[in-house]
Amino acid sequence: MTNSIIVHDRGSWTEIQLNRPDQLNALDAAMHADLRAALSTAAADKSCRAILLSAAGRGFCAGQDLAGFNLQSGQPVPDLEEVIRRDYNPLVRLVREMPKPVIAAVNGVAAGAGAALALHCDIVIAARSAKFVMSFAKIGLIPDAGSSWLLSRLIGEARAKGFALTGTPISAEQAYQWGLIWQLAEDQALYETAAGMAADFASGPTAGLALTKQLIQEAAHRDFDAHLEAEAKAQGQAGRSHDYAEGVAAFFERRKPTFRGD
Ligand code: T3D
Repeated sequence: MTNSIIVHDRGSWTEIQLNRPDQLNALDAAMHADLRAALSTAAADKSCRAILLSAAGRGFCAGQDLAGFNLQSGQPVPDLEEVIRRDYNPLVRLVREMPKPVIAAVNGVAAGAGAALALHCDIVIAARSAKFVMSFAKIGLIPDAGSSWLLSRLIGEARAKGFALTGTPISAEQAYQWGLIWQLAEDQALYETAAGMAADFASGPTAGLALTKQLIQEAAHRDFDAHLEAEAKAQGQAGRSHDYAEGVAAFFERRKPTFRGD
């Protein structure tokens, strides 16, 4: 592990902080490897019940580190297909398949694959001064890291095309109005708001939340009947959990439930 990310153990949840502030947290191969390791560890750690993805410095993430390939000094162009398969696809899969909520706290700019990384998180909270930019078009690339798939689902084809084809930055306020993100926070309140949500999730019914996330993600690929079946199975599973019994008991006893996450 390098110092390109910092992993903070917050007890019942984990904060993964992007930590290359001088490059606006642009992603290079080492940072990808660190992120994969941290996310895999958090996925397997039963005591970690939510993840907060945060960023050091004035920006969230400027996407691929454009300096890393040394193209300006005449180095051959790397095989980007390989880079995508090795680095970006596993990264966004880890976020989407994470069996617990992942929250992004977006400060400053989220560009290119950095925007994609934020938008794949289950809950995106952006500082009012933050902005999102599909900067791929500005350098002749296509929206990767699953962003061409995600955008039309989140904001519809017309907005997705305008956003990706023009490379026009959109403000956090616009992202919120479009339904691209869950919440806006005042700049000074961003961390506190996002950390508070991570702590709340970490005392929630984690297994049920994981199933909920999975069902919502899968809905786009299933027909209605198949999805009703999937819901029935998932509810059967949730119904056998400790946290369902505890939730119902707490309801009747008029007290706050103590969820264990299983
Ligand atoms: O290539 C592949 O492997 C395929 C995968 C591609 C995935 C992608 O993400 S492609 C998209 C790559 N990202 C970009 O194209 C964004 C490039 N950056 C920008 O457009 C701007 O920097 C921002 C809009 C993000 C922010 O603008 P601003 O004015 O706030 O900051 P700045 O002055 O441009 O940048 C500050 C510093 O960060 C600067 O370094 P310096 O001059 O202070 O030493 C700048 O060079 C550096 N920086 C910003 N973005 C990147 C970066 N360094 C490396 N890679 C970057 N992507």
